Amino acid sequence: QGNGIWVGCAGGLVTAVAPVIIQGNGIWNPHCGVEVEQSEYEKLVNPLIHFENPDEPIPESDPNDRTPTAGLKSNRVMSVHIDPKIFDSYYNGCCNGTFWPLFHSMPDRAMFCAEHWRAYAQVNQEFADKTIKALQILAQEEPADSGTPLVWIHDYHLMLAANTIRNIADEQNLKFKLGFFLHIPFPPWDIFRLFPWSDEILQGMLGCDMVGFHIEDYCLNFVDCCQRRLGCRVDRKNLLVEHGGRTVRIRPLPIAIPYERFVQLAQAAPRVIDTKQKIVLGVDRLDYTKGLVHRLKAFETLLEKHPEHLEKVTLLQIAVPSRTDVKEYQDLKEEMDQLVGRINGRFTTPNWSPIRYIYGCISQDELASFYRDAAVALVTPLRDGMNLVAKEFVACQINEPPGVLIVSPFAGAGEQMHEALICNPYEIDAAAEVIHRALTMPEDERTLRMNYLRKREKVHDVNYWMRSFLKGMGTLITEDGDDVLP
Ligand code: ADQ
Repeated sequence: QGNGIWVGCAGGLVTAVAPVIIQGNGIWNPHCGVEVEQSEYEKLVNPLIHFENPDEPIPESDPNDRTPTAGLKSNRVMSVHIDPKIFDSYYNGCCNGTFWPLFHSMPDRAMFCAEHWRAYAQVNQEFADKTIKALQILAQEEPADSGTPLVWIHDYHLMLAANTIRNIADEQNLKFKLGFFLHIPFPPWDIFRLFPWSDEILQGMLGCDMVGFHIEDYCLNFVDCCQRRLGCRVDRKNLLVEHGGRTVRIRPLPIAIPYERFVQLAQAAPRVIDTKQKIVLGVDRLDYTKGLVHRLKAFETLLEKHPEHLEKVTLLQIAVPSRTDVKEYQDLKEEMDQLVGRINGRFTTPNWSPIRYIYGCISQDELASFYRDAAVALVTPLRDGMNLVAKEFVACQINEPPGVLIVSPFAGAGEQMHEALICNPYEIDAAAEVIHRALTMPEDERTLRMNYLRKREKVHDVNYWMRSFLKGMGTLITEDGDDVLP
């Protein structure tokens, strides 16, 4: 498979990506900072992050450590050290204060600040410099016939790095292939152009050989922006963009989950919830894009309009603390606390409360058990690149008869998982009716829908996604040794 340099990490992604780097003897250039104390998944990269203590040595791998990155030899990890103030402007400012809301088509929440943008450019430069160092190391230590190193950059934190890497690596005659994957939506031209330095973002991403997005709509938005902002020649049918004398391939590559791992977790997980009551489940980072307030209101409307569900149905909402330094997120937490209190105050009886609200992290076993035993999963973001929770729920639905998935059309998952019930989260009354329909759906319909959903995720799992990306880059070697092109 050749060598790789992997830049950045995004939530559950690390679980899937890290083993491949280990197998391929690649170099991991982890993204710094980011909520490591909050999310279980992000804890997995914690030992690799050395941004506040540059002098601390990278720990040796622990043989008892079973996390996916545990096998990474410390000399295969390069850390990027960034001044905490710059990091704050970069991460809380530009990444989460600007790109996150803007790319989720919520421009009113986005701030545009030149200082944050400078910090963003600086951090991207640091990553690019380290990647060049990694390419130099690989060039020295690998025999010439071991294939072209692949640099795979992840997510909106590093949209400028590719162009810089290409320019320096070309000057130094280093061999490389450069790919990028965006984990969040790419917005339409009319939203994207609100960002004052949007052309630089496009130029940065066009430094790659291939750019991947979850679904075709995001690809087309990107192609559109390249044409309208930069005047590039584009081929919308074949998703190609000409830039700087090169042709950049744009590809829809819907991310997926380690399906079999979730099935096994569901088989082994103890029963946690009392199944005498029907559980409607929500699992999300506490983020304004996830539509949590709308969801609670839809559930309240359900109880109001369909009192037959009183004392029989409970909404179990797990909200993982996220970006707790940012005011918008603190405000959302406050709003959720009040809303849960109000709805529970309104409907609770001596034996039952309508909403169980967990603000915190839970173990994977517990998560799998919730996914398995829930009657309905509510995946209703206002906007979401893909949404892995929808896929994890489906994988864990091993009970007969199964439950029902409800998904928003504004998540990438809504584009793919056609057999789910589709629900517009903005339409509160209609959303309440969709929940009612899910709770009263006949067994045979549930089984039919879930069988289709599970089959798709089983075949198109995270390994399939990885292979598709590597094939697209022309770096996946088949058994007879040829490079496979898309
Ligand atoms: P996120 O916005 O973080 O990801 P999502 O795709 O739902 O959203 O992934 C969340 C992950 O966190 C899931 O794998 C879930 O199991 C995990 N998780 C949730 N609660 C947890 C808990 N309490 N403890 C441990 N783990 C928990 C971004 C984009 C998405 C895109 C992904 C991947 O916003 O649209 O699907 O990247 O590309």
